[in-house]
Amino acid sequence: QWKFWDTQPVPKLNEDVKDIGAIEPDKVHVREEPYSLPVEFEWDTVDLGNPNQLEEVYKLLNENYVEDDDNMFRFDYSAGFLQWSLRPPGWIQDWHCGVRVKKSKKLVGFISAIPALIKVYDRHQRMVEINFLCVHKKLRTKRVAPVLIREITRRVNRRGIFQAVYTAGVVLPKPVAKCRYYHRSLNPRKLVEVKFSHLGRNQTMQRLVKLMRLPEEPQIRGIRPLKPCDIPQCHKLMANYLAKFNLSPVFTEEEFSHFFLPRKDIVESYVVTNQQGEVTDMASFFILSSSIMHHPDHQMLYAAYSFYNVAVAHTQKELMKDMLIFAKKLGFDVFNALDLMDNHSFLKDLKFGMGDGNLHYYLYNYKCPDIPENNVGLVLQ
Ligand code: YNC
Ligand code: MG
Repeated sequence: QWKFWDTQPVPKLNEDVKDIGAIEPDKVHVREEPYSLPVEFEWDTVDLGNPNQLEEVYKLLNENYVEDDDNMFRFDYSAGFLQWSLRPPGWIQDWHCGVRVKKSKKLVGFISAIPALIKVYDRHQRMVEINFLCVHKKLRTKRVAPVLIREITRRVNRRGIFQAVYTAGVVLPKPVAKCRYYHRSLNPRKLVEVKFSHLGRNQTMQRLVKLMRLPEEPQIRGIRPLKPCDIPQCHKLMANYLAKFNLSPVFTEEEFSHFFLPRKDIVESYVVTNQQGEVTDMASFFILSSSIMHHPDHQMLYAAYSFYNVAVAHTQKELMKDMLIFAKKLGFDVFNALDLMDNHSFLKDLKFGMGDGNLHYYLYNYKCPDIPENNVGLVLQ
C-alpha cells in the first residue's frame, strides 16, 4: 500500500504509540547531491524576493494546489501571503524548492520548509514546518511527490534538522491529531449561490440571512489592532497560553512579530488592554481566499481563518464574536476555524457549521501518543 511512506521514519498507521521521541537518530552524513528527477525535469531554488519567481509560485499554486472534495473551490494564496508565510525569521532560501521542465523552464512542482521550535508534550524539538507541496495537474501520479519530499528532507537534514511537522487533508502514516474545519457564514446569500452552503429543510434565505446577522461594530470596549509596542507583553501572553497544549509552537519575539503584526490582506490581530494598559486578550485571523471554479457570476470566495486567540479578561466566545464582526466589515464571505485549542467553547454558540473532511497533523521522524483536537495548539498556514 504505502510504497513511499513505508520507507520513511513515521509510525505505521495501526501502531499504538506510547512513548515520545525521535524514530531514527540524526544522520552523521547527509548526501550532498540532490535526488534524481525524471530526465525532463530539473531542480530550482525559488527566490520569493524576485517578483517574477514569486508570481510563478503563485500561479502554480493558484492553478494546481488544494481543492475541496467536490472540486468547486481551490485555495488562492496571494503572493504577499506566500512571502509572509515562507520568509519568517530564519527562513532558508534553498528550502523553497521548485521543479522545472528543463526545456521550457516552466515551474511544475514545489515544496517548502520553514524553521520552527515545536513543543510536543513536555519536549521542545527543533523542526521545520513543511507546506505547499504541489505537483502540476498534468504530472500527477508519476511519483514526483516522493522525490520532492526526499529532496526537501535532504536540504533540511543538511542544516542539521531531522524532524518536521505538517498537515494534510489525506490520511497518511500516521496522524498525531485529527481536526475538523468549521465555517461561520458572513455572507450567507453568496455562500448558497456558489453552493458552499445550502438552505436546509424549512430554511428560507430570509431566515438564514437574519440568523447570521451580526452587530455592525465590535462589542468589546477598546478592542484594537495589535501594535509594535504591544509585542513584548503579547508575546508573553501567547507563550503562556500555548504552553498548555500538547502540540504547539514556541515563538521567539521576532517570530511573534512576524506572524502577528497586521498586514493588509494577509493577517489581522487585535488586542484588549486593561486600565493599566496591559494586554489581557488577543485574537487573530489570516486571509486565504479560494477561487470558485465554475460559476458564471462569482470568481472568489473571500475567507478569513482563525489563527491564534488568547482569552483572559474576556471569553473566547466574546473575542471570536468580535473577529466575526471585523471580518464581516472587511468584506469576507466566511470565517473558518478548526476545532482545536479552546475553539469548541464558541463554535456552536457563534453558529459555525461543521465542514466536510478533516485536517490531519503529522510529525516526521518523531513519535508521540495521539493528541485530541482540543490539545492541539498549532495552526499552520
Ligand atoms: C500529501 N499531501 O500517499 P505512498 S499538504 C504527503 N502529503 O505515497 P505521486 C502525500 N504525501 O502512498 P501526486 C500527499 N499526497 O506510495 C499524496 N502523498 O507511500 C503520497 N495535490 O506520489 C501518497 N498538496 O507523485 C503516495 O502523487 C505518494 O502526483 C504518491 O502528488 C501528490 O503541503 C501531491 O494537496 C499532493 O499537488 C503533490 O496530488 C499532488 O498526486 C498535489 O504519485 C494538490 O505521495 C495540492 C495538495 C498537499 C498539501 C502539504 C504538506 C506536505 C507534507 C509532505 C510530507 C513532508 C514530510 C517531512 C519532510 C521534511 C522532513 C525533515 C526533516
Ligand atoms: Mg507525480
